[in-house]
Amino acid sequence: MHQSIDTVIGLNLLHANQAGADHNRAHFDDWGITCLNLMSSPGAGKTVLLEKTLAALQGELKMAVIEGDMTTELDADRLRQYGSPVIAINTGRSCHLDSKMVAGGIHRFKEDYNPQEFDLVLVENVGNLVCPAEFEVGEHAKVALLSITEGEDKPLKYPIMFQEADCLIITKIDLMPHLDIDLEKLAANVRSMNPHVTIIPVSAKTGEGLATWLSWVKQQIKTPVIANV
Ligand SMILES: Nc1nc2c(ncn2[C@@H]2O[C@H](COP(=O)(O)OP(=O)(O)O)[C@@H](O)[C@H]2O)c(=O)[nH]1
Ligand SMILES: [Mg+2]
Repeated sequence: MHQSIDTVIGLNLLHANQAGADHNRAHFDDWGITCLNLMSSPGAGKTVLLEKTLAALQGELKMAVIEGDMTTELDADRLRQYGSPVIAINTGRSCHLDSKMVAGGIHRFKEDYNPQEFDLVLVENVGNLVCPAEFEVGEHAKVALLSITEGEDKPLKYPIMFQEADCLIITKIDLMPHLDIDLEKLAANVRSMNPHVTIIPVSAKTGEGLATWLSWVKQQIKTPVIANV
């Protein structure tokens, strides 16, 4: 079958990115770190969820954040107050983090900290419902967020993100009384493409659903491998 030059370039790009992602994941595996990649459109609530997660789990897990933003360290600065290392990556004109950028972040992390002491790396991807889903960064699980203000049809319109997600956080459920969203329809739209996804409705404002999210996060943590016993 004939493929256009654009398709060939695109496939090569994704192939190279995948190799880099596998390399990053191998490092995380060596260090016993679990890496979660949080993705959503801008404003769905990734940074607020990370703030709640760092605050809630800091006594239990050693965490670091890789914070992707096109420009600014606004989110990174918000997260730094929780005491965990936050590695900021500005992607410039790129609408997603790729595995090479994250490899650079891992390198900086390694210079300043001993990665073997860490349990969890949380990646906040650039706000975008399309591209981040196509570019793995070395994560063990993908977390998609969708706020209820975005509408129950969005999983159908932006399918890759929702097909790929291991966990879907439906955010801002405290706003339910002000909206006409049908949560069951939203969940059915996602499950029609991804039957096994874990769906957790959350309000970072009232705290509803946060305990379920935190316990899902803890379930993802690798059991430490004890060598030479
Ligand atoms: N009402 C309400 N607002 C929220 C919730 N989560 C986030 N927000 C607000 O949504 C806006 C965007 O949140 P942010 O975490 O910066 O989104 P991000 O762009 O995905 O990182 C901020 O004004 C938050 O306060 C929530 O659960 N309920
Ligand atoms: Mg953010």
